[in-house]
Amino acid sequence: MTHINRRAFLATSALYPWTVPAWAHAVQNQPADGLIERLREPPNLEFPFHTLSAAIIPNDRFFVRCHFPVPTVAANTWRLRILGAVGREVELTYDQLRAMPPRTVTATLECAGNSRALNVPPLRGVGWQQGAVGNAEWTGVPLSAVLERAELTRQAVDVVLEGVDRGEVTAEPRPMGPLSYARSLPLAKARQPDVLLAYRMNGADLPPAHGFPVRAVVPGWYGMASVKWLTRILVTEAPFQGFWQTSDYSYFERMNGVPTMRPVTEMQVKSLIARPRANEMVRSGTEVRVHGAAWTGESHITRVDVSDNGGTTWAQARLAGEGQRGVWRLWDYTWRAPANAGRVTLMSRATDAAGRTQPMTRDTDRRNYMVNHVLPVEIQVN
Ligand SMILES: Nc1nc2c(c(=O)[nH]1)N[C@H]1C(S)=C(S)[C@@H](COP(=O)(O)O)O[C@H]1N2
Ligand SMILES: [Mo]
Repeated sequence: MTHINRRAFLATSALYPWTVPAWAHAVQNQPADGLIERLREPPNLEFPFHTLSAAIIPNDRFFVRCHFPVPTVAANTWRLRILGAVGREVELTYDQLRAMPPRTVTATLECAGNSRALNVPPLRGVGWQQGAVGNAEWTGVPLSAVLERAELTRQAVDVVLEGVDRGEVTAEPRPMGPLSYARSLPLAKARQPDVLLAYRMNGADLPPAHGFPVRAVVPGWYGMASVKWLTRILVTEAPFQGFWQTSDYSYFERMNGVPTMRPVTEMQVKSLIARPRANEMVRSGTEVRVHGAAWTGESHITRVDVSDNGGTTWAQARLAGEGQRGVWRLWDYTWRAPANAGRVTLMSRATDAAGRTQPMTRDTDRRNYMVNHVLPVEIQVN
């Protein structure tokens, strides 16, 4: 079995060097519909993307990405402090935050490392395949409303969001001893009205693994910006250079050819095929529903195309619902399987309203993040 797959892979890999070997999709240690365990402790759990059936992912099936053990935080002792370049320091209790005017936002979170295990060769880090992505309805208070209370000074530049969770890291360069998870937003992004301090997820209180009692939700940006178990907001007068946006979650951008390190921020346009899944068998000559989801950063999806011939020709898929910034769109396409048996490689390619289209190849300046190139899915026609 493995031998046959390996040969099939070698045959196609000459044509498409990024083709994913079918055995790389093999899913270990999981019940059919549960979350896929990529790491037990701290919990790093992947949504089984082939089960995608609706735009909202329920809380118990939403992927979990944790750098440190999930902290236990009691709502009645939890405090949120806003300090730094502020006119007055603010401290809020859970009840005070929940008494502020609420706002509900639908937002897609994708981990910046999603699909890294599907790159050829796999990129280093937690071995996410398709499912370190999800979409939920979040309720909370706009971050801007809380910042307003603190009366930011004119020198304010960055808003650092810090979680309760702490631990030691191994990647160099790193500070000695424990540090807490923290990420910053530039002031303009922090003030967007849909950036939330959320306390509800899909109509329920935030589950512990997703940041109870309060987390940030930053639509349009990769998941690492949506800090969970939020407890401090530090306003700085210079761009923040913390571990999680320099050593970790950073990439190289070329400035006239000179690589410059930048924090990972906006999600890149991307689509994934939920079904058929890799190695799935379909009947020759029949109609097959090819479907999945597509998302992007500070824009919305306007088009998804499907190819069954390695990207030589493309056919337009149907998009569900309306295009909305920061929210994924489900898509589907009715494909006619060839009359003859054999291996077929399916691909999907998304385009957004800003005119950005998924690239066909991997940009290696992105280190092990922002994996949005077209990811082929090899299936079996019988
Ligand atoms: N405090 C804290 N916030 C965090 C993290 C973390 O480890 N600690 N992980 C981040 C990363 S990398 C991602 S992708 C998202 C995942 O959110 P989820 O676990 O609710 O899916 O949370 C982000 N917020
Ligand atoms: Mo992430």
